[in-house]
Amino acid sequence: MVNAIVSLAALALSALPALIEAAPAPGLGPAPWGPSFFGSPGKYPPCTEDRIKIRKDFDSMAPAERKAFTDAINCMMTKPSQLDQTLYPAATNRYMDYAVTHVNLTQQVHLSGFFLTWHRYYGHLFEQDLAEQCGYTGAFPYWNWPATADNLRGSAVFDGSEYSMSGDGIYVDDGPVVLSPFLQLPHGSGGGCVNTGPFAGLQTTMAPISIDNLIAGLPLPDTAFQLNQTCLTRDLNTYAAQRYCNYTALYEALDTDDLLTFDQLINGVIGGAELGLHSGAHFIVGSPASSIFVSVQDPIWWPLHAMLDNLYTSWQLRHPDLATAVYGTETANNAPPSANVTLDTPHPGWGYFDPNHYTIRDLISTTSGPFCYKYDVAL
Ligand SMILES: [Cu+2]
Repeated sequence: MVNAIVSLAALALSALPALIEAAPAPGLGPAPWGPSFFGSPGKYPPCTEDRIKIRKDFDSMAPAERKAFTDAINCMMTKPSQLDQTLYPAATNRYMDYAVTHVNLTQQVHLSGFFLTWHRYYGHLFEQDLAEQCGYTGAFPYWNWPATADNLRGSAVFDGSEYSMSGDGIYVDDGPVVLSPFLQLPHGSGGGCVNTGPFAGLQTTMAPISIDNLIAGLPLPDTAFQLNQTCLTRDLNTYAAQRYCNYTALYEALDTDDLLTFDQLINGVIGGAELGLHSGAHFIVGSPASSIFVSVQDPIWWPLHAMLDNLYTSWQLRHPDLATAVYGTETANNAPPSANVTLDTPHPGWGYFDPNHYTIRDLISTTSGPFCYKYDVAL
């Protein structure tokens, strides 16, 4: 299928130059974790061993815990939207409020200096909300890309059972996935509606938005938040999994000793014919999960981004002298042009989910500031 769809890949291929030019901040020496380093000393209790939450590999969780997680997501979809329905008809419930909020901020929080920390806090907000709205206090799971790459449809994540994140879409042969003149992927094993597992029959509400908007820094189209209901689709793509999300790629990213290279290895390199690990993972799932604006509509988004955060966290742990490095500007593809971020740059917020404009410094460590979690296994 010619994915007019808004690809992370097209992005990866064509939108990075401004970011590449934005030099990473020099290392700040040994990570100065401690109350005085953070912007709001005393605002949060210290993250101690008895408080810390452990995020787990979805595959390693007991079936009942996996189901509790997906039950909570389905519960979130029964909670009313808090958004103005005249402005956001696509916000049909509280879950879709998250998806709408992500669309609203896409142009600031991708291909920008906010990418890693904004998404880290966004996942944290959703994790907290699952507890507050729906009583889920289990582990926040990550989807281990390389561990599942050789057997997507047999993995606990995608086997389609009631304990999975739902399976593949039904098979629809609509040709290769064309991302750009330089890059296409063979069609995956699905393409149609997801009809197995906890999200069978899920209705998405927002149509994909052209990637050109992001690259050029254009406003969202007027139709962005119109109600556009259709079934959730997936097209599981083993080619993308094995090629872009293998262990060699993972360790290359973990080993690199600068944040710019790390970003290129997760998001791709301009002019290249390769996806990075993060964009590759979105293309393992297919549309709408491969759409940079509206991907949150597929609940696999949360375990996918928990894995990205695990990768970032593990990189910080492996390179403590670089753990507070930042780079990038305040706008996607630096369009329109904007300043390089620093540790003290405030984020653009998270819509109504949190009106605070935390700085990058506030969100740079998973065991300080508002966070107190770690991953079961450091990558
Ligand atoms: Cu995003």
